[in-house]
Amino acid sequence: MLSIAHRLAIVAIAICPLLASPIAAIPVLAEEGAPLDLTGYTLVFDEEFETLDVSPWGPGTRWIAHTPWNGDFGLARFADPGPDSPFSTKDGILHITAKKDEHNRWRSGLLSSHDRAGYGFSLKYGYFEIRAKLPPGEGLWSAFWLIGVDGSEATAEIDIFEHYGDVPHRFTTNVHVFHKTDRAQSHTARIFNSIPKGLLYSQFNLIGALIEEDWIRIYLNRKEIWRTPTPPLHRQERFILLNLALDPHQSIEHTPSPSVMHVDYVKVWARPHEAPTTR
Ligand SMILES: [Ca+2]
Repeated sequence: MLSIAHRLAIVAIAICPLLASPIAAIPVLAEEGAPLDLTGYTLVFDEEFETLDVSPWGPGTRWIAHTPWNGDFGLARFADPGPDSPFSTKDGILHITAKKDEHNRWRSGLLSSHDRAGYGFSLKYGYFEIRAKLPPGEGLWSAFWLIGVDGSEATAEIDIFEHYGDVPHRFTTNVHVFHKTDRAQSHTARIFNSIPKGLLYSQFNLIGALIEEDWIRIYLNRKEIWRTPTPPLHRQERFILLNLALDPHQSIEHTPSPSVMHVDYVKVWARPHEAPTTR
């Protein structure tokens, strides 16, 4: 019987020819569940969600409730904190609630650690991790992802996980470069991570990315499941986004309302001698 790591690697290689985007590199078989080692790393972003410090657009709050480039997405409106807030905290757990109103209009929530003026948290190299329990249901699209601060040449995006509710037995990891002027320089490395059906819904899981100059490594519950070479345009500071969205490529006819994404924490550890930018 194949180990999880072997099965994941086979899936990764098998899907490469099917992708529309060019693949940056052949994904590499992770060592057999190599455990995460944060020796020498420093916890530099510690969000336990005892409370939530968020405003619609900042500045002055830890999070804002939209993408800083005003590029909200999906079939649910990302709502502001306030009377109809999609965010609440209880016992140190953030709840992001997607629900539809009496007019069948959906709203949900997104958090970004950076605002439009460039204020907020970002870090170049380190380990970015979420502890979360996801809602099940066709139509849902939950995600934890990172965006490079310098978007002048290209958008450098790492989707640590995207989970599509119509495929409950996997989550997707992408390392994208979306080049602004030269499409030939745009590329994607991607893996469909097979997981036991229900794992993401029945318990809190740790999903993280260790990012260095040479490799981007993905961890599930602190075991490495995949790695891919770090594209040159990803050698820069990056900020954090997390959201519960509704996917325009799935049916939302039967999407449960409300659906709640539970997040225990978002934490970031800087590698030795690496300092974050927080302003
Ligand atoms: Ca917590």
